[in-house]
Amino acid sequence: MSAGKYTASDITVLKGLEHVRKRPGMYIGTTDIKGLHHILWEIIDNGIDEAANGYANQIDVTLNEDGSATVEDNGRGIPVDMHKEGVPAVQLIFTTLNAGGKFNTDNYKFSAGLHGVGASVTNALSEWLTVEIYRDKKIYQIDFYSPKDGGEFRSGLVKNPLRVVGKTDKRGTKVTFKPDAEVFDSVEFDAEDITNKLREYAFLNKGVKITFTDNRNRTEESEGIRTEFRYENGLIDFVTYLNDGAEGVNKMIYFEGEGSGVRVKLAIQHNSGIYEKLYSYVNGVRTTEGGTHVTGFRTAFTRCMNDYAKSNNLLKNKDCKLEGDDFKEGLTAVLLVQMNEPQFEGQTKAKLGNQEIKSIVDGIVSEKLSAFFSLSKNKSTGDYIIKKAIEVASIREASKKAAQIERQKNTISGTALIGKYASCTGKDVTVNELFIVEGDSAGGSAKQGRDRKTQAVLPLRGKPLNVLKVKKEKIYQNEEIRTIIAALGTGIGSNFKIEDLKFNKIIILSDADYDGYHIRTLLLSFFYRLMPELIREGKVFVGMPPLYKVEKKGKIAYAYDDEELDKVVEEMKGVSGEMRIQRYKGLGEMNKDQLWETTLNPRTRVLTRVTIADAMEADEIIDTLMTEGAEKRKEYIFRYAKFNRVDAFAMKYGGKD
Ligand code: TSJ
Repeated sequence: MSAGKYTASDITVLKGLEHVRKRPGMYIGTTDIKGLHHILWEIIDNGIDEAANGYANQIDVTLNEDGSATVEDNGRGIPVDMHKEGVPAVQLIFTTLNAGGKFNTDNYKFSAGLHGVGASVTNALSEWLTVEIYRDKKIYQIDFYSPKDGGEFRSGLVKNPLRVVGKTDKRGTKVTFKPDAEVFDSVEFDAEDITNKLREYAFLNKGVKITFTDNRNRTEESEGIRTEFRYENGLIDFVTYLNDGAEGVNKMIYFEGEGSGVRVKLAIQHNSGIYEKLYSYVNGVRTTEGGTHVTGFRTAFTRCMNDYAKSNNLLKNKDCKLEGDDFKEGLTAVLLVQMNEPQFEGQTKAKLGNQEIKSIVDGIVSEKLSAFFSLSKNKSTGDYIIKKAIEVASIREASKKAAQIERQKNTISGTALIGKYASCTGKDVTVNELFIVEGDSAGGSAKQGRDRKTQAVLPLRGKPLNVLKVKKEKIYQNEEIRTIIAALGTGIGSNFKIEDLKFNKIIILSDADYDGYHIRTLLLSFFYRLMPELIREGKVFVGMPPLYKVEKKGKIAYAYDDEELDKVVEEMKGVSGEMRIQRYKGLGEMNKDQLWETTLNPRTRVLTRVTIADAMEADEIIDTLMTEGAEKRKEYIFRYAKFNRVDAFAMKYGGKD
């Protein structure tokens, strides 16, 4: 066989399709929507392969009205020659497991080969499947089906053998199949999922036009929905897309390199945000768990940037070293590695395991990066990255110091930590709670009234720092913020570790007035900016102290808003005696028992869990408040806050405030 030339004899017959029907999970994982999409990607990947090898530049995916899907490329067309057993190669591709030149590394140098079980699995799990091949001015066709007779599994059989059905000037391969409703939980493809993945494929295969047409709801009046992806700049366009809307976007770094049979493509661009977006791929397979190629990249990047910083005198402290994690914040990058015989590991097989790849990728990235940064025109790009990393490093250092202080204080007294923080005695983090309380007096009552074993109290003096207003490294110098971070135990930013959280719930207790609302909003903005995971994991709550106490003949009830007050008053009408209504102006007015009863006791209190949407809104409000004048500020806060107006109470119940 001549190198790279594919012949029918390359295909080895391995196993029948009956087993695929019987145990679909073994081949496609699940029979839910993921499995359904899996059999579509098996087909699409073949077209992508043809394009990746430079033989096709267009792939069209169509969802048809009858529930079938069509994939067509404009490549060479699957070979129609005979295999040595007298069966056409194309027939074997669709009827035998793992048949296909794809597994022969001579033909497919860098096969996408991702879903990897082959087109035959799609055939086995379809009601019918038809292949059209446009080659040598002819249209060839072969049809398969899975007849159901009795309880027998008969799948992917040839219905009509390969034959010429017409003439054409086109070149390419077109496969149409109808997923079998008896196999899948649902045979409804998800257009959004497919769109997203096709976009990703278009980014990874620059210049290839990928179209998606959803004809399922096509009527006589309205066309199907058509989407087209084609990116002339590949990974650069990908990173630009990922950074869309990000602030403070740095210059794009892009390079390709090859060595030891491995090809590397890398696009990097930092932004001023705190998140890392690193998408890594091996032969077109997304490696969500990273692996040796990602480690190689990080090692090289960290070393190159440290070298750069040193030779440009950007580090104040000569011995200071920037760590890998310091470069993560605001990093957006796509890393693509092409290699032979990748080994995927881990639970989801989404981690590259080949050990040799680490140093190969490291070598290629190092060489290209140092070349990039040795050019004077790229100096501002490097400076940007270093400046940002130094910022992160200083927070990391400060965080370390604070943790040290906390440990020291802990060992000295065992009780008092920083300032007025009162820790709880129990060590069970799954039940412990932290109350962040507005004001020293409420803080005092809370400390006395709490359950010492499980409830810690952190009183706040005055307003917490507005984290939107100050530079990141300044945030950490703020005593109040440091105390919160130290109490939580998690660290912040890229050092944040939710596993280190010392509490199951963080409960904000503030008064139901202007200042209380402002304090709560500032705290939420702080959590949103620096520890969003805390909110996403549902750990942050807002406590709801009651607004009213209603008392009659020793009977006491609390009301949390005006509506409830009306209800409570109504209920108390049956009790004789004089009714007394007290309106709490703040948490500080309650004694320790009342505070326990109404706000601390898990059996009787009312808590609201803070959602990421709440926190985002808080952050927006703080942002708005900063840019508006004082009058406007008050107005804005009142519009959003749902506090009780003193007047409403006074008018109704004649109370004096
Ligand atoms: F269209 C499609 F995406 F649905 C699809 C395309 C589905 C499947 C199962 C395969 C293909 C496909 C296969 N497109 N192009 C090819 N190319 C070959 O199989 C091919 C063609 C020529 C030669 C050669 O050496 O001449 C070798 C191969 C592997």
